Amino acid sequence: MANKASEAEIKAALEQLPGWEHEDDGIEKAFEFDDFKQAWAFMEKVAAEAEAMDHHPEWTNVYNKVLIRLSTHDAGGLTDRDFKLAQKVEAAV
Ligand code: H2B
Repeated sequence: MANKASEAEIKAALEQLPGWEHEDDGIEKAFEFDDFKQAWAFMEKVAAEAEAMDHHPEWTNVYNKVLIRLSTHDAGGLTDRDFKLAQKVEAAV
C-alpha cells in the first residue's frame, strides 16, 4: 500500500490499532503516563523509530500527556507508513 489507503484499508488497519481514531486525513491517539519523565522517555523511543523510518509524527506534549497524529503529507492522506509507525508507537508504550 504505497498510495493513499482506501476507507476499507483504513478500517482494517485500525482494527489492529486499539484506541487510534481516523480524524480528517490522519489517525490520532492520546497517551497518558504517570509523569513527564515517562512521557518524555516514550517520545524519545517514538522519535528514534520515526527517524529510522523517515516518517514523522505531528504531536503535542503537556506534562504527562502525549497526543500523536499520523498522516502522510506527501500523499495527502493515510498510507501504510502511518499504520506501520502507529504499530511502532504501540510497541514503545
Ligand atoms: N512524515 C510524515 N508524517 N509524512 C510525510 O509525508 C513525510 C514525513 N515525508 N517525513 C518525509 C519525511 C519527507 O518529507 C522526506 C523528504 O522524506
